[in-house]
Amino acid sequence: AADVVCLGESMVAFRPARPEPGPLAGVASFDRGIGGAESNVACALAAAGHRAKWVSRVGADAFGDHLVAAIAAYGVDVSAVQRDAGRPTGVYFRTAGERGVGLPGPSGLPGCPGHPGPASAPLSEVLYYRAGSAASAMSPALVRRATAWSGRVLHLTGITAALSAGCLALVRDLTERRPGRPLVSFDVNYRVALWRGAPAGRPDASAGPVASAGAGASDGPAVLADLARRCDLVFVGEDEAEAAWGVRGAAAIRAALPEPRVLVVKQGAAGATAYVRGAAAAAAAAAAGAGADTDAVVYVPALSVDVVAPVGAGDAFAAGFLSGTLRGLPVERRLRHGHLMAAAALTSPGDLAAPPRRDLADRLAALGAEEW
Ligand code: KDG
Repeated sequence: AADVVCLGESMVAFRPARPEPGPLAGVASFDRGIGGAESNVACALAAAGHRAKWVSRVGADAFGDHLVAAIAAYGVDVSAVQRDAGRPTGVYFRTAGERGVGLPGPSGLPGCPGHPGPASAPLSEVLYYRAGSAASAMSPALVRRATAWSGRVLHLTGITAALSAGCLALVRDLTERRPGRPLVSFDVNYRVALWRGAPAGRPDASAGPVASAGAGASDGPAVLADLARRCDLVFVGEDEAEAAWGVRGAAAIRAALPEPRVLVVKQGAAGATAYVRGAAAAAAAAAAGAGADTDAVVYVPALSVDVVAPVGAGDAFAAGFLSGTLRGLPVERRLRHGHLMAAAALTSPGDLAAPPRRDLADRLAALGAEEW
């Protein structure tokens, strides 16, 4: 069985062949890579030695062949990926974001496709060609719960919820608290460009049951908050929480999202804070004279790196944190593994980077606070 099942759309990703900054309209040639928040997490986890399975749907076309082969080459189990003879594989084009400027940190948000980011941050310009894609046809009827729930952890993101009514229904179905549900990890991944297209609100005859009619562009933030509340481990960027929900600062985000047992707030280039509820946290809180439902709060600063391209750093961070979670590491080390994997992604031009070797990452994660 898999350690982690990652479910979501992947696309063939085209980024400028030359790293010079500039608008997408001026890019003459592109390098091909693979993108997709959930398969990025699966690939990073597999490269770090975990059993990762990717569940998705691609077209019965050459790009589908490429995606499946490229993701399998990372060691990811692709046996549950469906081929759709009637719909294409999604594709997207992006600029790199400005080389060496901006402070995207582990959330990667300023450069993340579709995210507005702070006004001063360099945006990665993005064009998606994914409406009506094979993956957007996913639904509870097409993706069996038994498959999605077959690992120790199911990792989902808010991107899937924005793809179609069927995809939203699927995410709702898989996050329902029922017997047999594994730990569900959810990266909010608020992609404004996708919600603006309002696919979730469009009636989609092929998409199967629609859990809630009428979700559209303006409902994106509410849908994402509702989904996050149903999950056990949630990742969200401070800037993305502000853009989506108008909530500012890690403590306020936790106050607004108290349900997940673990909430990780990514604070750009500064670091990340984990809020953890549970037996150990309760014992520590009781010893300190606080209420039993008080969180343990752990902050770890990010590594300082020269950013080449921020896209994919949030996925790498989630993979590092999940890797530490699967190995039962203390929360501080989970965060450090997140930062280490994010640093690898930040310094690579593609959406995906090879993570640091585990023995090296373990040694770095074990450094004293002043050496980190
Ligand atoms: O997090 C990186 C992803 O955003 C990128 O690989 C493409 O999944 C993607 C998306 O939907 O934007």
